[in-house]
Amino acid sequence: SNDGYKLWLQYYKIDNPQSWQIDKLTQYKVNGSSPTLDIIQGEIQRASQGFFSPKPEGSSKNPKLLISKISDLDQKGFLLDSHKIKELGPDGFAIQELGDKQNDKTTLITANTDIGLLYGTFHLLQMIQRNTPVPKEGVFQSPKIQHRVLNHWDNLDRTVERGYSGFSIWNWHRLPRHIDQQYHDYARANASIGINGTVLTNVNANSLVLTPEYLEKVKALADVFRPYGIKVYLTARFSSPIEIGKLSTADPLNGEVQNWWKDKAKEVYEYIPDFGGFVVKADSEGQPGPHNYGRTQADGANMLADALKPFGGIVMWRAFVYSENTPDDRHKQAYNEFKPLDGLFRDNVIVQVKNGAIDFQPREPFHPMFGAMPKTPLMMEFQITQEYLGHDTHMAFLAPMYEEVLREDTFANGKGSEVSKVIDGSLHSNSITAMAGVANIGTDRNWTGHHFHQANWFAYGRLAWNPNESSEKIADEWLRLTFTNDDDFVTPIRKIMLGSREMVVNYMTPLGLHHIMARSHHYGPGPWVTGGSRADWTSTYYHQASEQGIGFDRTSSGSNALAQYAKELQTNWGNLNSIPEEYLLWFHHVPWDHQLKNGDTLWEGLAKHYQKGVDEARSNIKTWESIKNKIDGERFAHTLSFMKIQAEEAQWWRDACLLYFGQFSKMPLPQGVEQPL
Ligand code: GCW
Repeated sequence: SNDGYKLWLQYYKIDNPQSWQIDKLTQYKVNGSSPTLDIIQGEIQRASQGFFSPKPEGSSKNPKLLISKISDLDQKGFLLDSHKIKELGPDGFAIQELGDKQNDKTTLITANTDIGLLYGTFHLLQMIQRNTPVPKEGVFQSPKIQHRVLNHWDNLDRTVERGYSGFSIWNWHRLPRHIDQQYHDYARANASIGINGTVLTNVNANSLVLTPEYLEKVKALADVFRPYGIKVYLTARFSSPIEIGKLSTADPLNGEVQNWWKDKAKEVYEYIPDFGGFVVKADSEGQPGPHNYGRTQADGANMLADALKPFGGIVMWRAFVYSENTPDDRHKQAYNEFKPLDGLFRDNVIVQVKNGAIDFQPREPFHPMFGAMPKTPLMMEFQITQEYLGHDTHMAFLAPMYEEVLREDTFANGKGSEVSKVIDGSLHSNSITAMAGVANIGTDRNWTGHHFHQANWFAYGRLAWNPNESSEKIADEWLRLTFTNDDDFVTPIRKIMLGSREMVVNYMTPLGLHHIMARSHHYGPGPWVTGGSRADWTSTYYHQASEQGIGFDRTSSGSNALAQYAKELQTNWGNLNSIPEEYLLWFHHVPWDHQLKNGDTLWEGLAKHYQKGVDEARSNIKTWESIKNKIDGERFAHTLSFMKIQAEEAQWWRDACLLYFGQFSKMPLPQGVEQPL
């Protein structure tokens, strides 16, 4: 079956549909005409065909659903005052019920733009599928973040860096002549959760994508995505002027180089008039950048920004910069490099910062750059693909992780300066805002490998739209849209989802441990990983285990990375008694017999966390087996087999880590923790 392919847009049959559900989708009218409005019509037809069977006849004479831009309404914005209309902005929408009698109601979806209407339509369809009527007071939504983009780490040969769901869905060979239906389905899925940008190529970039041969293909994709409100972006390899421009340098202060980029930008916009802009990884992990010429990150970013400026493009300049020879705690390097450049970036540059200072670990404290650069817009980069969280086979619902970071207080302007407010621009009044999610999408029939990893794509979109959305609501809605409204399914499985990321933290890296995965592919345990080309690509660098204790001292007696955070956090996290235990070994090196809050020694606590993760992975299997008859057999079996892998590997993690660390602690395992095999 292709249920997996349909993601959260299943449009499965609604049992005993009510007239409020049927009428809207059979008696509707869409004002005006445009490719986006055609998509809206098509989506409603698709949904009503799925929801109702046999499909009821309808008419548009007395519409029960009217979809219209505010400017196309007879009485302009007759329901909304001008203030509300302005608040909706370019992407927002309103859904309101007109008339008082239950059966005589007309639902109105309005927006300032066609794209707003598309978002409103998807919203209403999702409410109908979830049997949730439009509330009396209506629904008013507009995104808190302007650029809600996916980053594909997709190479031109269709391999995907850190991709675990098959190959890249961009079939460069067949483009531009063949347009696969999958491109439309990809765009539909993104539009249905408010994603409005896609970076097609890997940040470890290939400059060939900027040549005419590829721009033609990129244009073909951009043409598909446009009516769904999705802009295309590309990664720009910093040395492109040399590689495809035949210049001898890529120095950002060189006039020839600057002109080359200006011409290149002009050329790109001839193909794609609404091109979003460039994403750049420079001076990081072997990528070329301004450092090669003794220039700063601002010099590099500004050169590209100047080239894009006349066409309205932006530069997303990544802050994932750390030295080739690890002179200092890697945690500190991006901050040290970027903080002095605050205020020096052009107004069409936004600095793209990973959620934490190391690298997409199962848990990281928020990146200290958030809140530290009041004069520079910063965007969040989350990883949706699970490089460090068990790749395709381990279920980890990531919304709680995203939420945790977004809710952290930076104290930049005193209490209440959450990361989310840095990102949505409200804390420092930034005029440009964005969020990026490193995609987990590939050619697998269900797009994401694990069926439940579709939820992470979904959750990312929802949190980019509204960083204050709750994980619980997101999980609930995703389950209902993707599987069934049956509470006997939704309630237990929602619980599994919501606990799954903490479960992974428990069996991989509890109490603030990090980066102890196997070398380079990062799948499975590897706390013993040491040696090799650089210290900060080993595990021993991060856990520092010895007979004396374990953990990375980032206080003033150690690397003092802690000093990059606000005073309030330095006090709180710097103190062994007040630091939340989930960050303990991130910031402190502590002895094995250090006493935890519950009285256990550190060693006992560590062992119990590992065991807890294993226990949960096992009990999830039982819960899943108990809902067997609630969903289709194929997705049931697929998920079950992955859950079994996860439980086995949770045990692998526990055994490996406890055996390895036990050599140092030399302490017995506490009661309740199984002896490693
Ligand atoms: O997470 C690390 C990955 C690299 C990746 C890099 C980055 C695209 O291991 O594969 O490269 O980060 O974010 O640039």
